[in-house]
Amino acid sequence: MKFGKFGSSIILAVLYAALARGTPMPFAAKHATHHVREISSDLKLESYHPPTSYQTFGSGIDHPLRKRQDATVESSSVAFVESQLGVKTEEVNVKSTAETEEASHAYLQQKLNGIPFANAVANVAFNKNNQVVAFGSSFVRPSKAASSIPSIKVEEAIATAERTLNGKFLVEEFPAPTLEYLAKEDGTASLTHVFQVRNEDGTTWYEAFVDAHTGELVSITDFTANAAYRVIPITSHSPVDGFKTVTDPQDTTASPRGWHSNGNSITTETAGNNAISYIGKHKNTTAQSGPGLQFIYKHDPSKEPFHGKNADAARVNAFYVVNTVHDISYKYGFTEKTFNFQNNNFGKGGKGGDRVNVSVQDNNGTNNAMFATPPDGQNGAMVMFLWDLSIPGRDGALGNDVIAHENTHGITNRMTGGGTGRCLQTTEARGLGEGWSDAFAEWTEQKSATIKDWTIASYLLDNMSGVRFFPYSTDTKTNPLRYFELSRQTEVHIIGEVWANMLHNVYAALVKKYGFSKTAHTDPTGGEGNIVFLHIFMDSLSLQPCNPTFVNARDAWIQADVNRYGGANRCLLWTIFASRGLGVKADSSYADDTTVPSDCAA
Ligand SMILES: *[C@@H]1O[C@H](CO)[C@@H](O)[C@H](O)[C@H]1NC(C)=O
Ligand SMILES: *[C@@H]1O[C@H](CO)[C@@H](O)[C@H](O)[C@H]1NC(C)=O
Ligand SMILES: *[C@@H]1O[C@H](CO)[C@@H](O)[C@H](O)[C@H]1NC(C)=O
Ligand SMILES: *[C@@H]1O[C@H](CO)[C@@H](O)[C@H](O)[C@H]1NC(C)=O
Ligand SMILES: [Ca+2]
Ligand SMILES: [Zn+2]
Repeated sequence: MKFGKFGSSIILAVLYAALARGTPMPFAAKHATHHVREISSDLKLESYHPPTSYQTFGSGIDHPLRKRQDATVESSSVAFVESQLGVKTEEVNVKSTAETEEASHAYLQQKLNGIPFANAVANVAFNKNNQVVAFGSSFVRPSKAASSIPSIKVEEAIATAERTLNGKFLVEEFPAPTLEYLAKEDGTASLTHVFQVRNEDGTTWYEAFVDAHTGELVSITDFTANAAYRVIPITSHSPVDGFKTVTDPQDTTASPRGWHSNGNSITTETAGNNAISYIGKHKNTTAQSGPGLQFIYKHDPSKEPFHGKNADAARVNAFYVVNTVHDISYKYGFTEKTFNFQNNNFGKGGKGGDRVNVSVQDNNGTNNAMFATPPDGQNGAMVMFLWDLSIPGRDGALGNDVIAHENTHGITNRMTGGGTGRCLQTTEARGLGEGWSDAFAEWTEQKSATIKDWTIASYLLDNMSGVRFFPYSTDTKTNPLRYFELSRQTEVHIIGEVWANMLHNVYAALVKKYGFSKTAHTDPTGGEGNIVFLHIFMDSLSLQPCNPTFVNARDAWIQADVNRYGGANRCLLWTIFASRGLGVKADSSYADDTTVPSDCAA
């Protein structure tokens, strides 16, 4: 088979270069031809689409049947493809045609042994002057093709796909299964049984390609669009860092049915299994801006929070951050069994019916935010106010750090003392609560092994100093806070600053020792310092007593390290805590003590 003229020679070069090397293509080189889909937590499937050549021709070029009165779009396009690619008539099949105001279009498939290819296709467009104005092709020249007679029965193929994709082939509703060739990355062509499989609630809907000779599920078409949210990414601080459209941010381990389904019903608004975000006064959620869970609302920073689409952007961002915190904390241990916030627990323990209600632009306050944590089984309530310290005013729901801080109150109040919501009530325990909330928010925003000094709420206050007295820092000149501060403070946020700064120092020390994982938000399995930090952080919450003191919380950290890491970080933890006065002899007098256990002494 001869491949002709424009562009296609380059395609072949690319194709065969990849073949010859036999090495995996670099990541970005796969964007145009591959897509990896995470079907479930333990199944990833990579689909392959042969490289496409595409040319446009301005005012048009001729095709072989242009002068023929009886030529149709179908016959003209087949003749054109034959002339361009050197294929025979029986190797081309017209799948469909379409008429638009300005052009006629034909969509073709490559055929082999009378059977069409699913992923080797072409399209030809003719202008009103009956000249070709566009031609695209992903036709292939297979090195080897499977027999056109299947050796696996279609029923068997369906059973495999239904099991693997956790859905059903609906005989009454779906088109009958077909046989199609599938061009593979290794240059061969497989024969496949092709049919649709959808799960009960319609959140997944695939076309399955099962090899008709091996019985393996070899590829899928995903009919659902990616969910997309225009938000301030979780590692960013505020609108100042910019909005981005993130696609499919949901984690399928933490949120097995995604962010818009509880497994029984699906929504197309800022409401789902983990959270609902709405404007406080009317309880209105934001609906998708386009089909397939697109939430694209442009925020205008020059306008007030109520103006135009700003309220939508705020609800979408709050929904995104709360769901992301759900998914991150889930992976580090805040699950159904440890009393998290979900409507449906999918039979995994704990009480459901308690997703987080997020009230955005709540009009019962200003310049603040709140989180109420009733016992497991009742909704968490996050309340985000507007901030009027700048012109225009700012929306609490766009301060990612403040949302993460509030959300962490839910985590710590549920995990401490077994889901009662009763165990962070003393001044010292509430102070710890404020500290964990700042520390978790900081964790989400540190981006590299250089742990930077960090402040909270700088965007909402429109002041880089943020809302606390000192930035969190390892430098005692930048942040001098020590344990003895508790002897003269009663305000819980100030007490919290002392704890959060100790944790900042622990964080920096662990990252210094073990490095930094850039995938820690989604992958908690590594040994990097930021991963170790969050594991000990979360593990310690379930270990500590009801209404813990600083001393108790420190002991729970050291115990959590024993449980998970065999005490590998015992001296590191003691050294950091002692460096800020929470040493071995620290007690309820709140006097600073810098003693470490004798085996940790330098
Ligand atoms: C504000 O407070 C009132 C009464 O305290 C309550 O009914 C209402 O739900 C609260 N939230 C909003 C957004 O008004
Ligand atoms: C919310 O709902 C109320 C009452 O249904 C309606 O008047 C208002 O325009 C809605 N507001 C937004 C921001 O969607
Ligand atoms: C949360 O919202 C639900 C309705 O979705 C309501 O029934 C419940 O009372 C709310 N809970 C809190 C604590 O705001
Ligand atoms: C920012 O906050 C700090 C600390 O409260 C204050 O000293 C400073 O004046 C503020 N800056 C501005 C520009 O308001
Ligand atoms: Ca729960
Ligand atoms: Zn707080």
